[in-house]
Amino acid sequence: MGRRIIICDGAESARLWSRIGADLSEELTWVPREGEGRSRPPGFRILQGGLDEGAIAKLDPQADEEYALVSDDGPWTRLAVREIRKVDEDASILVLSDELTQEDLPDHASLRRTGWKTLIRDDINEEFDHLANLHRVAKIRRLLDQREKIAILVQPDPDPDGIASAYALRTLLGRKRTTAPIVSFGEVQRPENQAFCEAVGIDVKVIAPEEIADFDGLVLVDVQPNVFGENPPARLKSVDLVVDHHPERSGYEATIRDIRTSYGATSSIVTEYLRATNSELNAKLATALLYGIKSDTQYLGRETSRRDMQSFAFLHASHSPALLRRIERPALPLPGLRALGRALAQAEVRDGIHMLVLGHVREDVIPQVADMALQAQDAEWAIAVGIVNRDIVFSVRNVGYVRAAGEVVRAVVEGLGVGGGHRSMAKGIIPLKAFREVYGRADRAQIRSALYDAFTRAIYRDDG
Ligand SMILES: [Mn+2]
Repeated sequence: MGRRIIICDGAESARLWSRIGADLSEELTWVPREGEGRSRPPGFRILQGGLDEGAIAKLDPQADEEYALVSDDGPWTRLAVREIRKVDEDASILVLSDELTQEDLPDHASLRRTGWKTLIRDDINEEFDHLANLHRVAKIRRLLDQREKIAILVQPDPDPDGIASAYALRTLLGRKRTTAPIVSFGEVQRPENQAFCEAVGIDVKVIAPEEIADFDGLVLVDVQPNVFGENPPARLKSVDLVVDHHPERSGYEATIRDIRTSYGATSSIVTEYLRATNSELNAKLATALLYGIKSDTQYLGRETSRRDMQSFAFLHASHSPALLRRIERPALPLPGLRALGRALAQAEVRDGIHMLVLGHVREDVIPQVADMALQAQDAEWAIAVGIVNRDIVFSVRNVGYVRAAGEVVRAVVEGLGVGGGHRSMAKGIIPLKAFREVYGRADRAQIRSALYDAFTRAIYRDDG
């Protein structure tokens, strides 16, 4: 790379440039203004004779050099651009000015303009954001440092966002699972979330609501007390800390409340805490939080804010791709693969619907097969169906620009079972008993034809 030639209009511009730490590859020159002749800024050489005819040629310019012009003066800048073009017709020129606009500048293909204010303002605002987070963490630590045993409570059947945030908060408090366990009133149920806990090594302890009284500190993460029903234990009406991104609820006291409803994930809030405190971020923690954001926002799609993007990018630099792969693609058991093989032998895509009926399988195989099945040519919908214990369980995926998956599943299970989901992912459960009552048998052929008809009706239903 060639030199950078920095040309400053007057001593003040030159001093500003030396403040930001002039780079060794930069050739620093300045053009004194009237009366500035004597006060040469350190490290700068003077452009002899000012910006007159042939001025740039005196700098011995070579090909591929870059120029920066530091000035708020329109005529000065236009003259400088003209002189530079004389020695290099398509030179790269950066104009640093807060006063000049693009209209004040001559037409030149590789010219960019920016201003000190724009550049520094954004950074300073960001620093204030970090400072606010640091202040928040200092308050949290002051509040909880002296407590003996702190419960970090997540919702019943917690999701990866809640679990990862709780795990990060514990790290932030400098605690271990003995003095700050992650607790829940209901176990982690979804197989993919169990796989997540196992891969990252996070233990969610199930306790009875009364046991909350055994702790002298109570922190709620990704949840607020109203989730625990009409009449939660008294201890839940007055908690130490709430960190959440769900809409703010009333009816409880919290000494510190950090609720940011514009965020797509609580993991993004906690990532800002870690960042503001310059906490060490190991690959495991970074991966857990990254996955927390990814799953709560459906890969930065739904309800994602600029903050989530920033936290995601920050975590991305420290995460472990291998661990993330293990979380997202948990190991498939061999019987599950054999069931998939049998189902694939009958694969067909009709009306954009690709349905694979697996028979008896471990539950976590079903969503993975659904993900894969959407890759079939012409498939707009993928439905993976399996029998788990006494239920027919199915996972649904679609390409995103068709009817919402959650809506379709709710129509399919109506009166038979439960189900729901989002725009492009959904899940449904129909007890075998309920299925038999309507369709007589529940063998694979019957399940396939009944569900196929039900899905076709729900997907292509004309509701005006
Ligand atoms: Mn969440």
